Amino acid sequence: MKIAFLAMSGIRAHDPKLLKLGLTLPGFVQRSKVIASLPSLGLLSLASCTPPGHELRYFEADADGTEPAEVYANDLVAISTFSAQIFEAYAIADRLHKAGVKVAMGGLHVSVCPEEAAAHADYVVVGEGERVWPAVVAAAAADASPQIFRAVDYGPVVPAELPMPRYDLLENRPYNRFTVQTSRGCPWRCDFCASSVMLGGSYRRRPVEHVIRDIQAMLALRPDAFFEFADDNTFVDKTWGRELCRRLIPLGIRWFTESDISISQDTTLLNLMRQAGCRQILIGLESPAPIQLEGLELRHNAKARWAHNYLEALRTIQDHGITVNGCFILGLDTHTLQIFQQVLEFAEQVPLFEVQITNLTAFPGTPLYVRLLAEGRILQPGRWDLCTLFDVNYQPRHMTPDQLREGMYGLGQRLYSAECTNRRRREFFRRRQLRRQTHPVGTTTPEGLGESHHGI
Ligand code: B12
Repeated sequence: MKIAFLAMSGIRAHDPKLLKLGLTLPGFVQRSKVIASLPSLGLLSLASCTPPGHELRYFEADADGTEPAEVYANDLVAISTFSAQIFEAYAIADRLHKAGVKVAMGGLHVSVCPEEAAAHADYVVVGEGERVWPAVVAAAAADASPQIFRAVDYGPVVPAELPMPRYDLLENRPYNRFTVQTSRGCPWRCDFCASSVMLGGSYRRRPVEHVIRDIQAMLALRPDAFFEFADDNTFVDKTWGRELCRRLIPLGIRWFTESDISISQDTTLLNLMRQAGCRQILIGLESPAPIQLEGLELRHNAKARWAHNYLEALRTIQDHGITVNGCFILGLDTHTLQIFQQVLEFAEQVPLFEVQITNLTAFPGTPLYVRLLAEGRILQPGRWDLCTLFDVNYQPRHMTPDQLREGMYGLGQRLYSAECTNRRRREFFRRRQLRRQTHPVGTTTPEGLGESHHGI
């Protein structure tokens, strides 16, 4: 068969005022250009698990949700989609279906709404795709009737058994960065988190040598590649993390990843991360004050506990030459109208090199969604296209939806203004300089700092 892997591209936001404003905010423009240019690791991973004997190609839908004409020349099209562009993906699936092309859909959204997806796709996959994908391909080849495949029926995905994603299918597409996975899942269970709904809260590391193998393969194709680790929480296991960094050092690459704040307690790891080329680390702080974070992480109340030490922990990380992209969620149930000013002041106080602000978003399948729906607080149920992290689709507890929107506009304008950004970054470099004077051994130059990376 001819099999096409079709990724949805670009970033999404619908709020017209935010779009208008967003396009004028330097921070946002800079970031959206960067984050819009990542290939779909999910599809490249599936491709690598396709049984031999098929012809494979990778495509991207345009940012306006239209599919390239070439996909119609295939027997099976595998579409990967998140919630925000699900309706565009369904429309593509409908068009393909009408044209007699079989469609398989998977990914975070359809994994929690499989019946909804089954109205558009022949084959719907719930969960991680690698082990179940050969069965989907076989079903399509046999012209089998539509069905929902559940990954759990095909055994757990063992990271050590994962083949190398088919990076070669990207050919010469103009990406400026590439994703590699070093681990899957996160031990914490934040009520809003959309990633853990599929991965079930387990944390699985890949063997270090496999990560190195994938990176080397990517470097053979693009020698100057910048890497983003598409992990949920990279350095949960610090011993493994140190080993990973040690093995990355000789490669001389630059990379970005996501972690929880516990890395601040391991200065050996921080030094190794810096030497291994870590340029920025994204940390979900969610809110500046512990009291605002009570109960957010459902297992151990981890975020509230950590927040007591946020300031010192963030400074420790940045003083090791790793810039932090501190992420805040606006509109938590504990937030009042003061939150916008509080975030601004906290970001300056640290000072955070990069800041990301998003609105609380109830992604389907999350405990947050279930709770807000039960409380009658989802404004337009089923409007998955509003799951962009920028649009507001729920009734906040201590403000109106409009106050949240306006608060975000105002905070965004101040936070991303050239003045505020430069002030934070100047202070970052001043602290870094100071540290290099007092800790001259093992420190490196700030070359490469100042780049902006994917945060959503
Ligand atoms: C890299 C990334 C991106 C890249 C995606 C590139 C791409 N085309 O895939 C870019 C920068 C484009 C992006 C954009 C957005 N993103 Co993003 N992104 C991520 C990130 C960091 C990693 C995703 C990843 O690569 N995972 C690794 C791969 C291997 O896993 P996977 O994709 O889930 O694939 C597996 C399974 O799902 C399944 N599978 C997937 N597709 C298919 C298809 C078939 C046919 C089958 C059988 C199986 C299958 O098999 C795969 C292997 O097991 C996650 C956070 C995270 N840690 O997961 C957020 C995340 C996925 N993003 C999110 C969001 C909200 C967005 C945006 C809406 C933001 C915005 N406002 O624009 C946009 C979406 C618009 C769009 N066009 O995609 C949310 C999605 C939640 C949800 N339910 O929708 C996440 C979880 C982050 C968060 N804050 O919650 N993102």
